[in-house]
Amino acid sequence: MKSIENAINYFLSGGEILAVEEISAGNINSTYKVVYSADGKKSAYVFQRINTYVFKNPEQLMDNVVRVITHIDGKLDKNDPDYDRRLLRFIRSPEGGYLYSDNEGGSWRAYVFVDGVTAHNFISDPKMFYEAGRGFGEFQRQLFDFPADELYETIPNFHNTKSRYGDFLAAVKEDKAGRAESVKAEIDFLVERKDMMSAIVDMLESGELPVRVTHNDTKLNNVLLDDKSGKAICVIDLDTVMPGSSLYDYGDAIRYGANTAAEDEADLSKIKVDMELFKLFTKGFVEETSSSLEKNEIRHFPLGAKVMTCELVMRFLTDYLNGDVYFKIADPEHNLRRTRAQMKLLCEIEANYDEMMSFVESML
Ligand code: GN1
Ligand code: MG
Repeated sequence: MKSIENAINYFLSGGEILAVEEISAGNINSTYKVVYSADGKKSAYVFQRINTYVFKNPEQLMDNVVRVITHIDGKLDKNDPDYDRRLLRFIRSPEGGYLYSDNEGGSWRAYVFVDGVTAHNFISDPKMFYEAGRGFGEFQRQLFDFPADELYETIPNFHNTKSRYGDFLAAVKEDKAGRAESVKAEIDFLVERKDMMSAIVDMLESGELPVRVTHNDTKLNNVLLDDKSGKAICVIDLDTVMPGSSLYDYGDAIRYGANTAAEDEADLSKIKVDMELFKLFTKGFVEETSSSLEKNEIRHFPLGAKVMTCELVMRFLTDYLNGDVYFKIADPEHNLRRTRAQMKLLCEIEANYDEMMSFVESML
């Protein structure tokens, strides 16, 4: 608790901390809601300790985030009553920086808590997923003219499924946690899908798909929805904004949101693809991006859902083999449960693939 207090006192001064509450969503960083009172006024903030095992260079990361936010800010309507809530507003320390380093090697940042919105983990009303599609689609459109070469690669080869496949094979070979023998079926599942791992990467390399600036982590809970109107207000978690493919953003959102069960559901019979949700998200995303993206890109969207799901099978299994060093886990079998749930989901996506392709084609 000490280091968060130090972080708060670094960014805010002259007042009093009223409450600190951990927000447990997110598999990487540690996040807290902080209520602070100064000059007779209560304000809420989000403080986040960046996971420096995952993000090796927090300075470069914040540099990216601030550039992206500034770019989007330039596109927002300043007269919109929601203007303040449409972007994360990061706090600068009195010295002007966006980061505080604690003495345990942690890096902290803070932004103004966005009021009246929710980061949903589950869909309670199908309309929510249409809005998520619009929100992430708008984000893609806002960054359409952002100079990709100005961004640092915060995690090198993040969605390079070809190189991740190599990392996975190396993890099987090293077998650091002595678990390879027990997950033979899961390993075979991936080896059978080796070709899928290079599908998007090859098209980016050959120029068949254009490189875009993308969010790269478009889980449902990374778009804040207004509690009253239900509208998408603000896209959050900009740590992995990097050059990539629009298929990644579209695909990862479908992977998480069109699943009828949780990402780590143990009861595999609950895991299906909800085609109504698939269509709603697609509609929202395509409505926002049809003027900026190429038809040939949109046409391939369902491939994004397939490859991103396969990527997560591979990443969860790799982490299990490495002894759970990357993702936060709730128990020792958590990464294996995630692996199996994503395998089942991938089979469901494969079974619905033709219908997905025809639906997307009908939107062109
Ligand atoms: C991580 O922490 P969170 O939930 O935003 C991960 C994503 C995965 C996701 C799976 C930087 O995201 O890539 O898709 O878990 N983020 C990073 O739940 O690796
Ligand atoms: Mg994230």
